[in-house]
Amino acid sequence: MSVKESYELAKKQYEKWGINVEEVLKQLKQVPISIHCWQGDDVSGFEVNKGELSGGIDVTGNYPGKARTPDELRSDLEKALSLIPGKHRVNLHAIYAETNGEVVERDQLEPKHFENWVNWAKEHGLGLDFNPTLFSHEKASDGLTLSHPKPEIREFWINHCIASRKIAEYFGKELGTPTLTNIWIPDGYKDVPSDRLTPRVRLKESLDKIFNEKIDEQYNIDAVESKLFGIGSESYVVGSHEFYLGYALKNNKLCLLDTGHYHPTEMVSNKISSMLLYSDKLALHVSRPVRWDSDHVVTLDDELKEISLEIVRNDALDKVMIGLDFFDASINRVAAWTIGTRNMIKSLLNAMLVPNEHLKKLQEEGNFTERLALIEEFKTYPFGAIWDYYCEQMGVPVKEAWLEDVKKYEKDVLSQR
Ligand code: RNT
Ligand code: ZN
Repeated sequence: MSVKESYELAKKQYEKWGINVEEVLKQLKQVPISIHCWQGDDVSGFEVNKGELSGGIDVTGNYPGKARTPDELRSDLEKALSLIPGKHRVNLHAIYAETNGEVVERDQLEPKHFENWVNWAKEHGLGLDFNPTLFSHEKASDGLTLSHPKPEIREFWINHCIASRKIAEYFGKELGTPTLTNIWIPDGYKDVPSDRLTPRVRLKESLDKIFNEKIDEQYNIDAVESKLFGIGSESYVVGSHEFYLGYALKNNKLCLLDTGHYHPTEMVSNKISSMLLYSDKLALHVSRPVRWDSDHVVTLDDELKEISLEIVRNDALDKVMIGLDFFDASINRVAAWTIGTRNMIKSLLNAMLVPNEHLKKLQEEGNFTERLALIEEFKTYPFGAIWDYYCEQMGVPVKEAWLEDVKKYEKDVLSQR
């Protein structure tokens, strides 16, 4: 049976429940996923005087073929994008600047250092998102940046964040789609602090200075990302969830929720509806924590499906900015992007192919038997047939066929590095 024939049969089953599958696919096409560039080179970046990865995050594995230059990284991204249905965005970090072999301090970075990325994004019809890099740097070597006790260290990072927002503004202007600039800092303490407040007061002041520089939201949208703990900041993180939730609400900034940044049984899916009651928008770093914030490649697991259900059934596709954040160096990196991003899109499709309105009604009526029965039965509806057809329609490989492309790319390109 052809992909189309399977699709037609599957479609009929969804139509019985009033789900307009063609509409669903049209809608799915419109949802951009912000794909993080840093999976391609293990969060290394291209700084001339680049240091070791720091900030309490870690990449493990030594799979061959990691991108060593901006051109290699872009070529790898192009390969992955050719295997992922839809039009998406690429998320950059400040350490991906191109400075022509010159040492440019992070507080001195300018739009011109990202010209190649912008030209490339234009050529491929991609939006860009951005992040200042407040780790892997001598001025972050004691694990403190925007909350550092020394004013000169804070000043440096404040200026880096302002420079980054201007670079993001340039992306937004050039590409005609606003850039999401996300600030994440590693600041925290290994051991129990004797003062939790003072570093937070300093972080708040630093953020105020950064955002004092007004940038039109047409070009740049600011987000702040919280965390629970990191390696070396096990006991205390300055930018905790409550810290940033409060800051974002009061200052009209976006909260960015990373799915690896909470207690192991605390779910981001359960936060979305609450947060959207008080904020127009929020941002996500979809990741997969395994026992800790390990940044494993996103799989189609229950929590991913639940996150997408929350976005879809609450009509929040244009309110939740979906970005990915994982880095696995133990497998082919192009495959890692492809697997994780395809899974994100699959979970959205899955959520759109559920009779959400009917299920809501059952809950309102207190009919929990039928609610559970239908949720469970829909798990084995022929969602895969719709996904395959979507891939075929979008001109990307169907099912695992993409793996052949990656293997060929590994043989011809990655293994030559
Ligand atoms: C770290 C944060 C942060 C980084 C990237 C590289 O715990 O999740 O988002 O992963 O900025
Ligand atoms: Zn993150």
